[in-house]
Amino acid sequence: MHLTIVNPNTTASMTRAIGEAARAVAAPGTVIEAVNPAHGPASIEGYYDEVHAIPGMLAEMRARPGADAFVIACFDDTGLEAARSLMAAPVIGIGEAAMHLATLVAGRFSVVTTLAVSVPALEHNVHKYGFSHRCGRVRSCEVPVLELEDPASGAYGLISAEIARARAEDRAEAIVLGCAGMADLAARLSAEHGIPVIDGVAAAVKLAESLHALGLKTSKACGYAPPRAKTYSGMFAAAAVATNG
Ligand code: 5HY
Repeated sequence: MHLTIVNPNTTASMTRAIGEAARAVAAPGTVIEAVNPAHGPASIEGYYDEVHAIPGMLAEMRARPGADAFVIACFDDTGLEAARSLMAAPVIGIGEAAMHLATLVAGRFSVVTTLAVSVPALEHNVHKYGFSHRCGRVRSCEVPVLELEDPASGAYGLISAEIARARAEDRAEAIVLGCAGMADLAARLSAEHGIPVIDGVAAAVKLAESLHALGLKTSKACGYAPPRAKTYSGMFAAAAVATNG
């Protein structure tokens, strides 16, 4: 299968790391393409960044009608519903994917994300996905997204300390890593804390492969129906769809 992973921010080094994490778990025969838009924020931390990342992300998907599935490699599942409306192929957000897998291996999980500003949007997603009764808390380790790849940031130690607090205070039985930039830390953190620590990039790749193997695609029955043809003006003129699907 051809699996396109879109990092909705514009940081190419992060996209490369996401591609490596995806290829590390992909099945033989799964071809991984990892891309990011040229337009938008360098990282997504909160609502304002999120909304400005969506047009570029959708344009990258739209340019790849032949992909068998798409993964949105940003933990707040940036523009997930819009992407599912636009594309016929399945679209999986790493946040939703990681939470689903966490509930298969633990009664209760906590999320550890980057900055406090990202927490409210993630809490909304926990609720939207129906995991409020399974998620102890969405926590932040106060490391900005783009500092995760800087060894001098102490990111590993700060994330590990937050996991210890989640275990002690939330009764967390598993941890979901709340940023695509943490993908390469999951195995080491899991070994250190002795509980499942779940990376959304890996989770989404395996779920995309499962949907493809089962021939499952996004339902177009109602909410994810294709956008209707209409005029889009100004800077978004190119986002208009030509014909009614
Ligand atoms: C992410 N931001 O996975 C989110 C994490 C966050 O640029 N990639 C980003 O802090 O919301």
